[in-house]
Amino acid sequence: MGISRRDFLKVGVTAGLAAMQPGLGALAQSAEPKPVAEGGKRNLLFIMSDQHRGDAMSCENHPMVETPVMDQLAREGARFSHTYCQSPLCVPSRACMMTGRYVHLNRCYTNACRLPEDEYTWAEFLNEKGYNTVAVGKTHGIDDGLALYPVDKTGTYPAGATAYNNKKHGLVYGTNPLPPEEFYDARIADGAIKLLKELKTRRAPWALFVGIFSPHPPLWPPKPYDTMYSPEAIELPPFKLSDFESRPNWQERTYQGRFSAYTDEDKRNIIAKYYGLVTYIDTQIGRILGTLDELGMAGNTAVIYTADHGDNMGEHGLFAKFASMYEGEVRVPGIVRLPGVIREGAVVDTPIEGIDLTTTALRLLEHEPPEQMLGRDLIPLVNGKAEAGRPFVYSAIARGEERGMMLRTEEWKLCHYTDQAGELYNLKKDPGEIVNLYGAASLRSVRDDLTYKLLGHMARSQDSPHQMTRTEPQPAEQAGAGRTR
Ligand SMILES: [Ca+2]
Repeated sequence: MGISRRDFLKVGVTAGLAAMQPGLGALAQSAEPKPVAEGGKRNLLFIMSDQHRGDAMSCENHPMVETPVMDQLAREGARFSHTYCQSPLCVPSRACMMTGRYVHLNRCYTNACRLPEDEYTWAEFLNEKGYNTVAVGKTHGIDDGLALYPVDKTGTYPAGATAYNNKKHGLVYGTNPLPPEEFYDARIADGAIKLLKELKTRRAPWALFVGIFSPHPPLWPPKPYDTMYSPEAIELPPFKLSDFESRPNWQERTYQGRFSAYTDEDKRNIIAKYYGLVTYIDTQIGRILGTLDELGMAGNTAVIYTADHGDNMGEHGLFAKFASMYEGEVRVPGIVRLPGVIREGAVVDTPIEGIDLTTTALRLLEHEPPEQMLGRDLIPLVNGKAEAGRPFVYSAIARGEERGMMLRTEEWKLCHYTDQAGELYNLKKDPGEIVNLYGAASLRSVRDDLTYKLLGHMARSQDSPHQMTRTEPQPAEQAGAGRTR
């Protein structure tokens, strides 16, 4: 086995970057000189945070959270109010947004997965077109085609701080002793700012992926973000243990394993600290966007802001992700800005998928996306062509041998699971997804119609519930559908 094209790219550029720390000269020295990209005059700044649920922004009329930077970005571009990740789990979702393809096609269901060698990412595509393709921050190992600028996380959380701990829950949240400018996300923003300054000197256009870590737990925001939102002001979502009786049983298993020891005080603190981290990353993203502006690159740089998945934030007794297909988990921020191309202040309520952002990113750079990318171009939707929207969005999850599949229209959400209770919610009448209508006799035709749509979508995209057991990347010769380059 020789060194693959992908390995070569990674070794060449990343080693160079590391060697030239703390400056970025190595980016220039190590990367092969780039020809001017094919027709490319625009850049791409793709910002992805981790675990930021779609409604936790003030531009989404959230009752508490303040996100002035995200709000401004949305005012200057388009906000997709119903953006759905392809899977409510980190690596599968990130892999989909990198390839523009579904979880089962990527054959990447778990956080242990890496993209199979034969999958092709937007970054590899742009790199081949002559772009400088760089990443900074959290990529979760899904950075094929990107030269990764390393950021040191060491010491950004107190010893013992943990993401989930059912018994010693006090360490899940607290006040970070570091000043805000030394916390992890500030270090990531520092890296992004350095990279932007370096990329400004390049002849070729660039694509920069910024992986913001928060508001992923541990929930230890630095001051003053730690007390910005009062736990006393948090109204806990309604929940009682008996709610689990009509739900897929992995929800209760997750609750018992991770969250059952949380007191109401814990829950209020967890939510308040989460909101504090959202405002904190808003500030850090503001620093990055401010630099883009100062460097005179905002006018020809497409900016995308999204997250890999959301967080239940106590709804249905659950926190974090990987437990359900509820809106808190699967709905993420979706903001796109490109002056002169994306209509300012546009708000699109039609549900879209994460992979649509991938396709749209390439379109905004004036490229025809490779045909295996399955996302939709959102630019017509922004311009009022409602028929360009999807009739429904699809998301999927795998937990060991168990598999879940979600279909969501503007009105309904249907979820099927292997060997577990199904779910049906009327999102217009019951946006909190409290009443599971799956077994309602009067809604049988609705349920069946949605089921046919779900099965049809799975068949067309060559998905199957049996693919749930494929938790490791498959050999290239067994690769999934539609692979061409
Ligand atoms: Ca994540």
